[in-house]
Amino acid sequence: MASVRVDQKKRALVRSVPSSFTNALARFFGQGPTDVELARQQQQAYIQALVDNGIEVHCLAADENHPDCMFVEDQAVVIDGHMLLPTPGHPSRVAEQPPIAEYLMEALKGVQTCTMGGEARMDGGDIIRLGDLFFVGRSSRTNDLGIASLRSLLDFFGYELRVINIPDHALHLTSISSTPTDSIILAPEGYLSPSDFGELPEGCEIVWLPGEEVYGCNTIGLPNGKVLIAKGYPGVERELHARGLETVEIDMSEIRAADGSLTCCSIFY
Ligand code: CIR
Repeated sequence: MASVRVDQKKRALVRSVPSSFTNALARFFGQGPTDVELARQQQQAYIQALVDNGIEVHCLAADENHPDCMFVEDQAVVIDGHMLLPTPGHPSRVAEQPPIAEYLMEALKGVQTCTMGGEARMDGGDIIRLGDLFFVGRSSRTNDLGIASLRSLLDFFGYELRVINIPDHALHLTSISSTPTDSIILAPEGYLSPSDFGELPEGCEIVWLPGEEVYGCNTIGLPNGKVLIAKGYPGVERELHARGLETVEIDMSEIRAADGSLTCCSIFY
């Protein structure tokens, strides 16, 4: 989950891959998954990598009625112990939320929870966090009313929120960008530009990757300093190694086929 600072990542929630996964939405990176078993193996390797690097992982049962249910990031936004339950931007994904919300409310006893009303829409996958600076994508899934709800929560904390227009050829902000540390943003040429992010706090930088490595720009930075990256993106690996970061590679091919990236598959809380 991209709304949690790297040092706050201790526990992660994931959800099993349903047998209906072959019906998952796919418009951007993939043509749709075809091999549910392979997706399950890849998810298992992902969970193992989190556990091996000190994260406690809880896995919710799959929901066969919701082919996209493994992409939990979109369903809940946890910020400093508070939780925003967005109304997801695609109608087919709205009813994935209740078991996730129920689990997190129990796990985060006493958590203050906000919901969205009216026409507000947002996928958690449109949020990235660089230390205490937040970016949100205005996308086919996240509208201005959804952004206003997020802004109310961030105002409460005194955190700044900057809005980035997501190009038509991308799904979410996290589909094309991430913060592997609290001072680095990875971003692809041809999708985003420096002015989208604005001036960054001192000591922070944007690392630009060629457009072909757009999928690789989604990474998960962990508190032990290691970074989970998708297999097959040598530029991303090189740039992170050049900054002294150790990487752990995960084969995401079948999850990518459903437009899912590394961060989409978990909620840190
Ligand atoms: C969808 O289109 O909603 C799913 N197939 C993929 C969701 C990926 N989630 C994310 O980028 N946070």
